[in-house]
Amino acid sequence: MAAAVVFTNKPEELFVDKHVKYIQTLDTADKRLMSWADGVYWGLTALHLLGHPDALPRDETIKFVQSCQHENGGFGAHPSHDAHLLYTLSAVQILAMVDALDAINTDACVSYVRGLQKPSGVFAGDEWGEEDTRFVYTAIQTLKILGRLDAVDVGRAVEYVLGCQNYDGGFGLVPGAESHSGQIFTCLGVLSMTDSMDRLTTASKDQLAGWLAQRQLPNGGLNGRPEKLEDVCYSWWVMSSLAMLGKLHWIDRNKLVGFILSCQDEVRGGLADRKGDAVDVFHTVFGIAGLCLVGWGGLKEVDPVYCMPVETTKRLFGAK
Ligand code: GRG
Ligand code: ZN
Repeated sequence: MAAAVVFTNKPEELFVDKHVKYIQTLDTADKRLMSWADGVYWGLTALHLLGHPDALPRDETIKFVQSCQHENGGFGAHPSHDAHLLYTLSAVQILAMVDALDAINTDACVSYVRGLQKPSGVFAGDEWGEEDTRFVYTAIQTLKILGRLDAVDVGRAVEYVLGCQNYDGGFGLVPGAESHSGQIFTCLGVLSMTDSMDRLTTASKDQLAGWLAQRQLPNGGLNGRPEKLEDVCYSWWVMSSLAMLGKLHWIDRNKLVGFILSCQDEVRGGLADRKGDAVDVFHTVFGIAGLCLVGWGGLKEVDPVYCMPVETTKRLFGAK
């Protein structure tokens, strides 16, 4: 039986050492973090933001990523799994953070991503089909990191994203789909990476920021869309979107900080989606990244567009 999760009652502290240890213990013989490309991305990003970039072994990390590259150029979550854009982005982000982008076959990767774009500008996640704004984001970020945005039709990708904006200012998975903070992050991310934020009017940016600010509930936590429960990961999806709109201050920062800190397991480390639930590495990274956005002391700066440390994006793209 799993040990009970221990939550703090007086959460004014971020338990940095506990969170580092928690992520390290995910990479043990039985848990095998290094067999799961997006898990490694989440864990490594959290470690970088916590100021412990070397807490996972660099050589093993690079070898693991290399072993996930498929003969079609894309990456699977695991060496024997089919390639998918989600894991392709995770692989490239991991290598970007450990400064080892030359460890993979870049041309094959670029050609894999290019092959997934459809005439509408959208991307499929893999050769089997699902097409939506998550994959526009993953494709565009992958190519941007590799310096190969020229390989796809960026103009059509941007038009597709703009076609997913709703009357409430938000964005959905596909044209006409309900606004959701996760999709708002991906769509604003695409517009930011392609220098297209000016395609949104000031009025529509303000309307969207207002919708995002309304995601904060009386307990300080944020939900992903109206009438839903708060969840630590929206501290990333909502706050990164507000950061891209320059409206981080539209949220009650102290109440959000209190909510995020209350989701820590103060004994074994890690964060849960909300107090009382089991911790996991996904909510750990997005809770920590949310704290970075609101300027919690002692953490590294995070880039709201790429969800990587600013140190990494500066090395890749230069100072903003
Ligand atoms: C590099 C950070 C990064 C991401 C890669 C895949 C992707 C690009 C972004 C995903 C964005 C997204 C859709 C986030 C939302 C994830 C989430 C918590 C979904 C849950 O949705 P529901 O409907 O939950 O189950 P609610 O909270 O609405 O009840
Ligand atoms: Zn969540």
